[in-house]
Amino acid sequence: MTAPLPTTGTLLTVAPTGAEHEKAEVPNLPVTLDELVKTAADCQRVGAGLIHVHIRDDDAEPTLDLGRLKETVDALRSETDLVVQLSTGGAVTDPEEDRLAVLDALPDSASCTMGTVNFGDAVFMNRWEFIVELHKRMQERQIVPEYEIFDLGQLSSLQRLLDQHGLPAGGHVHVDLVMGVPGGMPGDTTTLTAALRLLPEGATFSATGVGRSTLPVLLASLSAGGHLRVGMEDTLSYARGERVRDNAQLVARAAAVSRIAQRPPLTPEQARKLLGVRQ
Ligand code: KMH
Ligand code: ZN
Repeated sequence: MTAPLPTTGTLLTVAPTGAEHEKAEVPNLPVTLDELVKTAADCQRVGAGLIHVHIRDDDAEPTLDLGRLKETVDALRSETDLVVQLSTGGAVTDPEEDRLAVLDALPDSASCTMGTVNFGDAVFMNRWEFIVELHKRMQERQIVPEYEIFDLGQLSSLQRLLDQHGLPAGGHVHVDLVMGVPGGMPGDTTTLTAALRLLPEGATFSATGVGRSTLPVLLASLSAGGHLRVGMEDTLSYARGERVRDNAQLVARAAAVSRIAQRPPLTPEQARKLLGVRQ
């Protein structure tokens, strides 16, 4: 496999909430629909093209409630132009049926994690049959997957999935390298380079570094022609000793570095084109 050539622009994904941080400990984490929509609009204004969404219930706990997911997709579509991507990863405790049902909210895109991985002290379960079912249901619903890769072997699984079950909706393969999760691949340049050798032919990739690997992964991905994911799902620290103010602060920094690299942020419309999402 050859590494993809640098593209002209950078897809900036914001992952604003996640399922792991507690609102009580992180008061600026967007958890209500209003907070999420405001975050999305702010992030679009400073360069985001896609939003990776986890939602919370009235107690700010992670939920996959289908009604809430539909309402969230509708609100994000009416208030922003962002590509709306729902997480099918959810929280590590979420059952497979609920994770599959996320697709019935008919987002533009959805995540699809390519294997089981230790996730801190927990296990993030992604059985092969479950992955295949996610892939097929996304093909049926014309939802564009983003293949989430937590460890290098998961790229071999992705190749196997494509060989056995065909290309995703939209015909383009986009991968997100989630690096630096305790239990997954480390977030450094050497590992990112190794991952590129395993990408399916013609695939594009973004990368995110969890915690202190945020900046090394951002710089490595940009220099390798990759796209970027940033957000409070992945890091709560802006710099040494400085907490993140809000998600837009992280997107604005990623946009500034992208511009310096002559790879300015893609608009949401350009992001749709790149990913093969319906216009
Ligand atoms: N919350 C993690 C267990 C995804 O969104 O698809 C899984 C996750 C991946 O965040
Ligand atoms: Zn996620």
